[in-house]
Amino acid sequence: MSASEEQPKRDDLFANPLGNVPRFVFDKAVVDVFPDMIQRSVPGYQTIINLCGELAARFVQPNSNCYDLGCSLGASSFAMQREIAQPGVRIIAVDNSAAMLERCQLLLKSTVSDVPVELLEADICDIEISNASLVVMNFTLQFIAVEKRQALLEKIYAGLNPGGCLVISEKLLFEPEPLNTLLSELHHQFKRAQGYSDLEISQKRDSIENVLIPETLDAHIQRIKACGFNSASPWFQCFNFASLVAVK
Ligand code: GEK
Repeated sequence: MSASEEQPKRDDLFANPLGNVPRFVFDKAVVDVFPDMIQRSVPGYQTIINLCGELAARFVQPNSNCYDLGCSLGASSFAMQREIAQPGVRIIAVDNSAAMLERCQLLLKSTVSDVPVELLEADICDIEISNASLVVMNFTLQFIAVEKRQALLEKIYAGLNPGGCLVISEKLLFEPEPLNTLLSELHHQFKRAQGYSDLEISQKRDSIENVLIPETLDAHIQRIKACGFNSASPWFQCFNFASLVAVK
């Protein structure tokens, strides 16, 4: 059975009491359950992935590059690949988890397309971005140290062609604190409705604390503008998750 035909395994990584909850890492255990984990944890995930395809149809320029930064198993890349009709385009899918890229490579083998997807194992802060017409960063910036985020966005802006598009999807922080608590609780309610227990929700939260650093929507928009984009806007939000689009 090929990787793409396998039934995604149910995420039960935090189902049993773990004592000292380990710091979250993107290892083989996470890879095995990743499609189920992200679908049941991120409200609107599939809508956001689908939009990447629609933006690819709209923004991708002939003979240009598309980037999927923090590609995991390549969901955004495959959505873009399906919709790109322009000639001479390649998708560069970057992740620093070898386990993710190994599985992504297997999934890639079962896609049929004229648009090549090149997998790159690297830190997205270290790669070169050039001749880009679409850069997608779905739920990855939140894992980059806050002090490195500005330089990363400046690099993306510099590497985008005029008319090129940037998509950033993130978990958000809200101010003041009671509003943040409300939106976190609504998210936890969403997770409960997806079948996660209170123990799973609280252990996952402990594991990801200080690994995923959310910022406010304002902080994201101000940074995107400070990097040179004239405007940026959320096109999607559900609870404390949003996706923003900015055009150069
Ligand atoms: C999707 N976009 O399915 N450099 C490269 N990759 C990194 C870095 C870094 N510095 N830090 C984290 N990653 C995907 C989902 S998941 C989101 C993205 C989540 C990678 C990390 O290895 C993981 O694969 C991905 O970013 C984040 O739409 O699990 O919440």
